[in-house]
Amino acid sequence: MAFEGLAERLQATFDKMKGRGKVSEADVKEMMREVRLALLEADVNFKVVKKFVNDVKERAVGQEVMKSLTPGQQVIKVVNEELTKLMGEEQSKIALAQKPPTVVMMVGLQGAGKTTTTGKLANFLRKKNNRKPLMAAADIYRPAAIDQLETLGKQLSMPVFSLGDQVNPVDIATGAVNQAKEEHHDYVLIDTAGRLHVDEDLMGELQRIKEAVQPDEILLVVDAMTGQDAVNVAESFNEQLDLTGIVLTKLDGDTRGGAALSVKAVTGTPIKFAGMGEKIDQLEPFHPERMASRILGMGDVLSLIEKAQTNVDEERAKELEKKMRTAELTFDDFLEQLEQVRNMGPLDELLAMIPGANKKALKNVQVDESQIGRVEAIVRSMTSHEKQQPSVINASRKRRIAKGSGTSIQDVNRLLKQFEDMKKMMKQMTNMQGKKKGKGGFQLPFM
Ligand SMILES: Nc1nc2c(ncn2[C@@H]2O[C@H](COP(=O)(O)OP(=O)(O)OP(=O)(O)O)[C@@H](O)[C@H]2O)c(=O)[nH]1
Ligand SMILES: [Mg+2]
Repeated sequence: MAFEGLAERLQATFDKMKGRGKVSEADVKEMMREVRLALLEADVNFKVVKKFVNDVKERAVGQEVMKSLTPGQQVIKVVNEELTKLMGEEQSKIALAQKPPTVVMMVGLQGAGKTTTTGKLANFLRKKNNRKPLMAAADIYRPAAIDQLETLGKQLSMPVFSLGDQVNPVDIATGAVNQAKEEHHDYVLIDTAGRLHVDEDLMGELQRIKEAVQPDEILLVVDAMTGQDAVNVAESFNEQLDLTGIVLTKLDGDTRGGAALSVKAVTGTPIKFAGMGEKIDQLEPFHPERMASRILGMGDVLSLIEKAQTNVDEERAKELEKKMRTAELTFDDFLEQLEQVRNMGPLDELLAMIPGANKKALKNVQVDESQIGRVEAIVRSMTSHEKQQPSVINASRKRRIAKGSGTSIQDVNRLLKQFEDMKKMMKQMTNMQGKKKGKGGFQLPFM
């Protein structure tokens, strides 16, 4: 399993601290010395390690203490948070162009997993985001590269654009985008050729494709098993092509984890997906916080930390409930709720976890991410005063908000009306409930 060595070493380090009531500055130092070694051994870039250790030390010493955690757990909490931050803090999603199709270029070295990932991504986009992608075969060099993609297309019953291997990849890419426009595909995934090393010919060709199709997303596919090499490859590709995202493949193998832990910090490019196997459905959105917990592998401590945090959230929920009852709810509260829903992950997955849930009925639950995005954009285009008191939004402000969020005045009006209706409804409902114990949460509208 990936990260095994690292997980074991970190756990051993933290185990030593267990049972100690107080952790001194010297303890923290000792602990961090071991964390540092563990990270280096896992092939994490040494500059990244240095900064990481310093950041944790700085925060672990002299920070506010959560009542329910021991100082040792406190340090683990900081390590967990910093690990998450290292890998990008929040989940970074695939681009969605304002005007379809969203053009995605898949690039990377030979054997990294570009073609496989192209198929996996097409499958993901259709299944999870309800999209209609077109795959394009722009690798004309490797024998059977086109066949490989076409086979994937057949397996998925999804179209593959190909012009054979006698046509320039730039023309293939352009042709694919044109066909996608005609046939109303909302994504075009361009599978490009790989080379053994980063070389000028390859980069030149990729740059010409980029120039021709102006992709919304350039995803570098890298093999996580190659450790620091993966990071170096990412750096050169990023210099030449200005990557927008990284896909780490073969995380199912026994990688030491160095690539996953350093590539974002070194290149500034977020990891968007992780390949977890050879099968078509083994592609997962990359969640930094989940990966961090997996590396720390400390179910007990982490759930304790979570609980401590939930208590804070519960207080906040009570506050919200009170606001609802008195109809003081603002758009700031609304954004906060939206974030919480987002943090839980895709709603259909979440629902599927409920024991006994009717899996068939769940199939029809589709959460329209772009709709949520639109609502969020509108709210974010409001001034803070407007968020607190939407009634001050007049006609000219509505126009500006619509413009700022790339929506229409009708969209803005609809949201404002729904928000008011929701507030009214909340008030009625909470009044009806009377003094019954509230649930401390509320349903978002429009979903
Ligand atoms: N275990 C595992 N294998 C993977 C993963 N992703 C890809 N592979 C395997 O890696 C090998 C190479 O994958 P391809 O998709 O052909 O790689 P490519 O980057 O298109 O290679 P070229 O076209 O030659 O440049 C195949 O055997 C895949 O099955 C993954 O996440 N896990
Ligand atoms: Mg390929």
